Amino acid sequence: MSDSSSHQDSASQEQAPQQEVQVHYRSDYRPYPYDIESVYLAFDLAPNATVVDTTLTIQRKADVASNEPLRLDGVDLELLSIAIDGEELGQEGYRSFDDGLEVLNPPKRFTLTTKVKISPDTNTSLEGLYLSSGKYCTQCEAEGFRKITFYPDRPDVMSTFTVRIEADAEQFPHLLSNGNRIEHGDLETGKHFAVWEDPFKKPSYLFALCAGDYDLLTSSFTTMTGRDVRLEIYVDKGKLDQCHHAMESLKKAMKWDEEVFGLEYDLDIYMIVAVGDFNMGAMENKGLNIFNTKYVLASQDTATDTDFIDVEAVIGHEYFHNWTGNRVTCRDWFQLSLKEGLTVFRDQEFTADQTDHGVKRIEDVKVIRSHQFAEDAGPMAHPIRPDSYIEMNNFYTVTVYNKGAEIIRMYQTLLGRDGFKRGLDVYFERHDGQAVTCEDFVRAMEDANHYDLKQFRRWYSQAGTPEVEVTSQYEADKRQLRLHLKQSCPATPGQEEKEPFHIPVKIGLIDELGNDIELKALPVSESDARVEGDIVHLMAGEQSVTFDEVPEKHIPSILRGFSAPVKLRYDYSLSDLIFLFAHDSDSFNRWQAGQELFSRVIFDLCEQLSDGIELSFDESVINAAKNLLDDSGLDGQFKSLALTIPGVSTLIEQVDSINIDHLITARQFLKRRLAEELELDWLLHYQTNHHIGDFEQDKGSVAKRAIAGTCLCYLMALEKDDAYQLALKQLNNANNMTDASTALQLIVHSNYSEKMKVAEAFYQKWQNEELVVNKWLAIMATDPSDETIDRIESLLDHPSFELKNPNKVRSLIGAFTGANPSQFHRADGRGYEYLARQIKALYAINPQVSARLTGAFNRWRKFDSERQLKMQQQLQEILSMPELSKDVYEIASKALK
Ligand code: B3K
Ligand code: ZN
Repeated sequence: MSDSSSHQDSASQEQAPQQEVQVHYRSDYRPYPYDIESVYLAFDLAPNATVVDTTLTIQRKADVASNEPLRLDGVDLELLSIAIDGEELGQEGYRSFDDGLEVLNPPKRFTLTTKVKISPDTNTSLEGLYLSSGKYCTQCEAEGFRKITFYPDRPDVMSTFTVRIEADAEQFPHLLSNGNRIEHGDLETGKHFAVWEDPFKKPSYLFALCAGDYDLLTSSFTTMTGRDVRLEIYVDKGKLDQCHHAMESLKKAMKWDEEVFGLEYDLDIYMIVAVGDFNMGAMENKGLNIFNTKYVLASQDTATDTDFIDVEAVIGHEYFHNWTGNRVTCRDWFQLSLKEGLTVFRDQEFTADQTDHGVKRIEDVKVIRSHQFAEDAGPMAHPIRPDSYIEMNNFYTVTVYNKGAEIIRMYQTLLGRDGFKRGLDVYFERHDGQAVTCEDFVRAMEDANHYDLKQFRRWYSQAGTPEVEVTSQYEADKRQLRLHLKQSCPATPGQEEKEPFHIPVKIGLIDELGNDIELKALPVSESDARVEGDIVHLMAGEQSVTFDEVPEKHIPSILRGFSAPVKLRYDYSLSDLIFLFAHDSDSFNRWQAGQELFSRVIFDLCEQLSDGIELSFDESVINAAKNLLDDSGLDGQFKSLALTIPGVSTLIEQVDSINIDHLITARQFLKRRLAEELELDWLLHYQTNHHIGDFEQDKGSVAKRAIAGTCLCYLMALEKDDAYQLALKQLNNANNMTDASTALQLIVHSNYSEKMKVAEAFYQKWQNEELVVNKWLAIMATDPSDETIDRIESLLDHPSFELKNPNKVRSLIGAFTGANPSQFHRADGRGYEYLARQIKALYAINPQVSARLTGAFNRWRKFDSERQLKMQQQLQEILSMPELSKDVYEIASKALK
C-alpha cells in the first residue's frame, strides 16, 4: 500500500505494521477530473478465469489541465490489454500500481478499453465478483468494483451501464444485472448470453451481477401512476415456499413509500437474489438487490416472529434506498450516513407502521444503548460523518447507521412530520441524480422550513454520547416547577473538547393519579431553554425551564420517546420509578423506568457483593413487575420487553469500570428472585398465553408468544424439573420456530441434565435447513455454562460449521463473543484465546468479517486488570500476524491506542 496522503497515521507508527497504512481524510476530497459518460462491460464467466472487457467513454472536465492523468482503481486484476480509441497502449502510456493504474496524457475525449482476468472461485473475501455454492454474485459497496475491472471506484463518478454476460447455459440459466434485459440468446458450445441496460446513472458501488440456477418467484406491483412493475425473487432450488413473505414485504414497502413520502419506483423490474454467502444483510444494487438468505427466506417452521419482522424491515430498507441512496447518492464515503441514517430511519418508521410504534421504538433504542453507546465510548468512536478511515468497510457502523437514524428522527421532532417531509421534497428536487453531502441534506431541511440548524450540525461532526443531567426545584407557593438541564459530552479519540449540541428533550409531567399534566412553560429569563409543545430545546451547556400550575404531587417524565441519543441522569426515587413503570403514558419511558429500576437493583447488588454482605433488595420491585405482568391493558410484546432485565452489554455502558463476575451474579440473583417470588404468576401467564393449535401470525398471536416466552424464561430460572418438562413440551409440540427456538434456547442454557441430547435431536431434525442450523449454532455458543468453551471448540469441526460462511461465523463466534458474557470473559482467558484464534484463521480469507469479530475486544479497558492484560495480549498477537489485513489492523491498532 502506498501512502499518498499528506497526513500521517500515528496508529501505524505506534504499532509498527509490516505495511504502510494509508489513512483517508474527509478534508482531502477532490472532484474526479474526468466524466465517465458510459460504461460497457462484457463478462465471460469462468470460475478461475473470468474475462471482463470494459469500454469507457471518457471526457476530461472543462477546468482540468490537459496533462492530468486518468487514475483508475483496480485490485487483484490481471491486465490483459489496454487501449485508447482502439490503439493498444504501450508501457509508456500508463503506470501500474498495487491498487490501480494511471493513463498518462490521455486525449480530451476518448474511449478506453481494458481487458482483465479475475478469479471468482478463489475470491473468499465476498467482495467483488465471487462464486459460491455454484453461483456467481457480486458485492461492490464500498470499494469492491475495483476487484472487477479498472474504474474510478468512487461514489461521485456516475455513469450509465450496459452489461453483457456470457456463461454456460445449463449451469447458469439466469444471467442478471441492473436495469432492463434488452437482449439474450444462445451461443455456440452450450453457452448463452444476456445484455442488460440500466438507464439511470449510477456509481460503481451499485453495480451487480448474478448468474446461477435459481428458483424464481414472480409477482407485480402497480405504482401510484399506474405503471406495472415486475417483481422477481431468485432463491436456491427448493426454497420457493419460503419467499412469499419477502414478496409481500416488498409490495408493502413499495406502497408505503408512495403513501408516506410520495416516492415511486422507477424501473420496470425489481429483482432480489438471495445468497447464502454474504458479508452483511443485503445490498441495494439498482434494480437488482442481493440479499443474505437470512433476510429473504421465512416460513412458519423455520423462522421466528422476529425473523419475519426482520425480513420485512430489510426488504423495506433496501427498497427505500432506491431513493435515499441510489437516486440521490453520496459524494464520498464519509457521507455514508446521508443514505444509511436516513434509510434506517425510513425502515424503522415502516416497521413501526406495520407493527407497533411503542414496541418498535424500544427495540431500536435497545440497539443504541447496548451497541452504539459502547462504540461511542470506545476506541472506534467516530461522528456519524467520520473524518478519517483506513478501511471504509469498518465504518458501516451502528454509529453511522443507527445513531445516524436518531439524528434524522430529531429533524422530525424539531420540524414536525410535515416539515420533515417538506425538507425531503426539497432534497429530492435539488439533488435527484446527484452525489451529495450531509451538508446538502441539512441545507434542504433548513431552507424548506426556514429553520436554523447551525448548532444542530454538531451532531454530524462530534462523536461521543452526550449526557444530560436534569435537576428539579419545586416552589409550592407558586406551584412552579423549575427544571435545570446540563449537558456534557466525554472526550473521544481526536476530540477532546465538545461544543454544546442542540438537544430536543421531550418532557411530560405526571400527576398523582398517573395522568399527564398540561405543560405550561413560563419564560423566566432570557437564557431559559425554548419550549415548543412538549419539547425543551437544550442549546447551551446549561439551561433551565419553568412550568407553571404544577400540582405538588408530580413526577417529571423526561426524554420521552428517547427524543435524543443521549444518556439522561435524573435522580428519581425508587417509588417514582415504580410509579412511572405503572403509569407513564409514554410507553418508551414506561419501559425505561423499569429498566432503570432493574439496573439500580443490579448495581446495588454489585456493591453488596464487593462488600461481602448478604444480597438483598427492595421487594417493591417485585410487586412492580407483578403489577405490570397483570396489567390487562398492556400488549404482550410490551410486557415481554418491560419484564426483561437489561442485558450485560447495556449494563456495562452505565458504569465506568465493572467487575464482570459480580455483574453477572447480581443480574442472575435478581432474575432468580423475580422467578421465585412470582412463580405462580409466570405459570399462570404462560398458560394463558402459550397457544397450542393452529398457527396464527397476527399481532395478537405474536404478542402472546412473546410474553409466554418471557414467562417460560423466568420459570426456567427456577431450575426445577416441572419447568424443564414445560419447555420440553413446548419444544416437542411446537408448530412454529418461535416456540421451538425459545424452548430450545432455554433448555440448552439451563442445567437440565439431558440438555445435550435435546440439542442433538434438534440438530438432527433441522440439519438440512441452513438458517435453522445457524440458530442452533448460536444457541450452543451462548450457553452460559463452563463447558461451552469446549463445545464451541469442537463445533469448529462440526459439519454445520464453515469458516468461509459469514452467517456461520456470526452464529458461532459472533454470538459467543457478543451474547455469552460469562464465557467470553472467562477468568482463565480461554474465551479471548478462542476469539483471537478465529480472527487469525479468518483475516486472510475474509477481512471484513474478521474485522467485525475483532471489535469484540474494543471495550477491554472496562474490565479488571487481569482481563485487560489478557485482551491486550490477544490484540498484540493479532497485530503481529504476517500480512494482516488492513481491516483487522485498523480495529486492533485503534483498540490498543
Ligand atoms: N449498503 C449496504 C451495506 C454495504 C456494506 C459494505 N461493507 C446495505 C445497506 O445498508 O442497505
Ligand atoms: Zn442501507
